[in-house]
Formats: sequence, C-alpha cells, structure tokens
Amino acid sequence: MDGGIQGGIQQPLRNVLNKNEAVFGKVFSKNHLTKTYPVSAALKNVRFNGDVGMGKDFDPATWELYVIKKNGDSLKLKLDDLKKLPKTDIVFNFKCIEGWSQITHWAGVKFSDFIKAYGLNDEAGMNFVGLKTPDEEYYVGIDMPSALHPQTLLCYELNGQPLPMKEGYPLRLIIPVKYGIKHLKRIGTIYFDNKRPPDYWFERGYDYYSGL
Ligand SMILES: Nc1nc2c(c(=O)[nH]1)N[C@H]1C(S)=C(S)[C@@H](COP(=O)(O)O)O[C@H]1N2
Ligand SMILES: [Mo]
Repeated sequence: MDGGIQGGIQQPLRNVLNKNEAVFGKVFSKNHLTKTYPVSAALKNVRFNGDVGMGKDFDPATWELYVIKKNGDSLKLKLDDLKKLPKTDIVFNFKCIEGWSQITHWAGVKFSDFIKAYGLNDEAGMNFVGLKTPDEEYYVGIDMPSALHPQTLLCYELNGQPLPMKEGYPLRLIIPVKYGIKHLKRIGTIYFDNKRPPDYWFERGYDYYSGL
C-alpha cells in the first residue's frame, strides 16, 4: 500500500488518520447510532436482571436526583423537573454481558439535553460521569463521549409507562452504546470527574468501558 491511495486518501494523510483511529477509535465509534426498531418490535414482558442497590427500604415519595457540580454546588431535582425537558424515546436491542438480549422501548430525557438545560457545561468538559444508587451499593463510571451520545437517556418510562420498580423506578440510565451493566437502575446521584469513577463490575473484573 505504501505511496498508494486507500479509501481515496493519499497515503501520508491516511497514515495520520490510521494512527488517530487507533487512539480515538472508541470515542469516534460513540458517534455512530445504535440500530433502532419500530415500537411494535418491543417486548411487552421485559425481564429484569440485577437488584444491587435496589433495597426494600427505598422511599420513592422522598426520592430526589442529587447532582454534584464541578465546583461542589449541588442540584436536587424531582422527577417532574426532568419530565419538563424534551422527551426522547428509543427502541433498541438491550444486551447483557451474560449473553442475553431483548428489544425494549424506553423514554426519558437525553443526557445531553439535561446537561444543556441545567447549564452543566464545565461538567460536560470533564472526562467521566459517575452514577450511584441512593444507597450507593451500585455505581458506574461512564466516559463523557458515551454519556453525551445522542441515544443516552436519563430514562423514566418503559413501554410508555413509569418505570416499574424492578427496572429502576423512578430514573435509570439507558446507554445503548454499552452493555447492560452500565445501565444503572434507580439513579440517586450524578457527579463528574476527570479520573475514572469507581465502577461496580469493573471492580469484579469486567472491562471498564464495556462498550458495544
Ligand atoms: N441498580 C442496579 N442497576 C443495574 C443492575 C443492578 O444490579 N443494580 N444490573 C445491571 C445489569 S447487569 C443489567 S443487564 C441491567 C438489566 O436491566 P433490566 O433489569 O431492566 O433488564 O441492569 C443493570 N443495572
Ligand atoms: Mo447484565
């Protein structure tokens, strides 16, 4: 190939692109959209998997989303605050690392719309988002490009209904570019960091990014 043309691009430039792709491949791939399906393809009886951080002593009536800003200030938001933001839905094939998958229909606010609405620009400039259940038993870290991906949702509906308890009522993460382990159910806290936030399944030997 030396000196030739690859994909219509002169070789010296191509060499630079190849090098960049090797470094940023994961990031660039996040700009590709996950395949979506018609609503009619979505399962009605969605299986649930994983109940870490979903303890019985949770009180939905007093739930608030706690958002910790870069400067240490915090926001406390009700579900109604999030419901005022533009609503987005998605039907996609939800994949668990254990080998099963199911086509399911979710709705909520895009994470990127939430960032815009609350002016979290400094936070969006950081490298990672951390999410935790209210009891802090389950927690994930998400690289910012994946969090800001247009299909990533702070999700409050399944099949057009409020999330069932087992699926993470009142709010969960839906992040189609990742395996199921990253789709944290029952979000209590969202925070931002330049270094990797702790991650429940990474601590148990899985890949930190768990990208698809
Ligand atoms: N809080 C919490 N969220 C969680 C889990 C968990 O154990 N606790 N398991 C994860 C895993 S492994 C998967 S596959 C998905 C399953 O989502 P579902 O129960 O809605 O099918 O939730 C993810 N989110
Ligand atoms: Mo999973």
